[in-house]
Amino acid sequence: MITKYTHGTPIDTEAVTQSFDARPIGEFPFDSRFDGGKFIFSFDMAPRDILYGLGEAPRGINKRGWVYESYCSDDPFHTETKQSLYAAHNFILLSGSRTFGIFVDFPARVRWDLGYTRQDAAEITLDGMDFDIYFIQAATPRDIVREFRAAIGQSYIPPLWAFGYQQSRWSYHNAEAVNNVIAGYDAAQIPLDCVYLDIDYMERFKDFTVDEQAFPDFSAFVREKQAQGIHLIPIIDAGVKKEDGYSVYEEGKAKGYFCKKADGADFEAGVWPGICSFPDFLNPAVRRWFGEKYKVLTDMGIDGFWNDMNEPALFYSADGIEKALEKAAALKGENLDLGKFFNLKDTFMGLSNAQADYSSIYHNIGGAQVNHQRVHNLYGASMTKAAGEYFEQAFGREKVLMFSRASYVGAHRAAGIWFGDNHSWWSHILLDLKMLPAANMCGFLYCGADLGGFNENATRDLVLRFLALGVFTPLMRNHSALGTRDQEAYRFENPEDFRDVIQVRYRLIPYLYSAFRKASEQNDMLFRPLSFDYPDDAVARECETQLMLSEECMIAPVYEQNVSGRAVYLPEDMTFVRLSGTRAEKQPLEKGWHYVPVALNEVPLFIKKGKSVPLCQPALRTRDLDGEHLEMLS
Ligand code: MIG
Repeated sequence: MITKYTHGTPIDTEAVTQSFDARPIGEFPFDSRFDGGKFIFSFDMAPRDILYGLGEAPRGINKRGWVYESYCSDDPFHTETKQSLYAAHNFILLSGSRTFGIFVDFPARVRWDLGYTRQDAAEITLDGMDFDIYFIQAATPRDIVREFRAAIGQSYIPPLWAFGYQQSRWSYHNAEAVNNVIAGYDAAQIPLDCVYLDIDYMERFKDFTVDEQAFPDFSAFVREKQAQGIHLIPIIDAGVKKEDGYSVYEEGKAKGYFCKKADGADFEAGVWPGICSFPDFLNPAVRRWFGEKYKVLTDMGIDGFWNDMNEPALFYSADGIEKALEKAAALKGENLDLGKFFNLKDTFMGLSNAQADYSSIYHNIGGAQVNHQRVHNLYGASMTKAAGEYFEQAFGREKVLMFSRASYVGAHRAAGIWFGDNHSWWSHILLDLKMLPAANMCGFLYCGADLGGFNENATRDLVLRFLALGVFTPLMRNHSALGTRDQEAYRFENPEDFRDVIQVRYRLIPYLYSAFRKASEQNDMLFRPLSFDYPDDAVARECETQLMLSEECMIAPVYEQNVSGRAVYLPEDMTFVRLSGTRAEKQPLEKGWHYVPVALNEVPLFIKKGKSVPLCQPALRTRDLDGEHLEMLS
């Protein structure tokens, strides 16, 4: 049962698609108060209560014991003491002494003190007075998720080939670089379906352009790759370069489609291309206009995109850099003492993603001028809906791959997400794992982290272990940052080990794809915490390193270096399978703790008693998979 409570005049976020009668906030079943323009509510937690949710966020599956903030942020250091990442997924679920879910449908900042100030209490603060809050009751956590998911509408389903293995890097600069990647994979006989184009494919970072020197006949190149069974996936950034003669900029400017400042002038900030304007995606006319721009690339045969920098990320605002440069100029020739030096340094460091800049942006919502801070968390989601809605209307459902960095609930109907700029750190294997069920709760099924890690240098064993988790994530993409060590699977010694791991993915695609479809159609989770399935098992309840996958399986990746296996907890008897290439070595294991050996070229999988998982023969492309002749593994 879902009860909706409303206060003030909420902005329509389009998160919820079912309609509910609104009740006054006075009836809200929690301690609550208005204080200084904010709404604050709280509840006590018993020692055994678990809090799930918040989607793409730092820390554990159990979110207790930290303070989080829903505020879409471009932060490339996903350390455990962060409060925000790129998304705002305002759904939490309490399980234990009571069972309930809460969705805060409010697109400004929300602070979630979940046992940080007081261990036994949660206090949630909305930075504003106009909101909807949904209180969700059902018998089990999974039922609560299903009710919530039914209310927010069916999750995006990508084309089947988007379940293939994908290779990215910032950047494959030209056609030759792309060809080398494909040739490298093919020579090593490692399956591959997609190669990504990061910002350098564009002409000086201008959206919907292609650098003609790097890709002399892009359209022919795209089709040539398609004939090889490879999809090229270009990036699109939120900022539109300010440049006379650049049609996207000129049109947007002429139509008044960019975000404004209080005085009505366009808000301008520096991102990759230098000074940019920012389409006002909160305005439906702008969404239609921007969505149709993708046609430039779909006309050339492109059928997949990733939307980046849409928190929006701002390196500096035009006003901000002006002031900072003036300050620096005034200090010229001076003897900079400690205070002056650090002040100057902080001035420049503070230019990026500055609160003062976000506060200076205005949107046009139904003719009203609305400050950006009131709708910050809708910006990237709206950009992505612009694209997704265009694709659906132009090509039908399930035709175009689309995923975004920033998101809010509602964008899950139009696209998937990736978890942004992680690091080549061992701890980030588990961070990926922990975000999966949380993202699923909030509707995001097509998701995954940069496998091998984005920032800094990866090691061979890290990439292999990361991939062995990625075998199960709907988005299975290896991506790494500019200037880092080459991370493509074929670059390392003994590439056959990588082939063994990635082939397992292809063998599982019929299973994973149908499990994914089922989760989308039934508003269910693909990945669940063990506690959802074994609520009375004390060990399962606290498990943070294993997940249930659909109805049949449990996964438990290796997440430490220099180990030849891991400890795993079986909440019931299961078959432990070591998958590697076309090999599947089975071992029945009883309920309880086990240490299982897992070699670097193996993918560990646990199949529940009485269940089986279909496997097909591997192929180098998803289009060559034979879904008819399946072998049942149990
Ligand atoms: O400021 O386009 O998260 O995947 O490679 C960095 C370059 C901008 C951030 C994305 C990352 C991408 C990178 N982008």
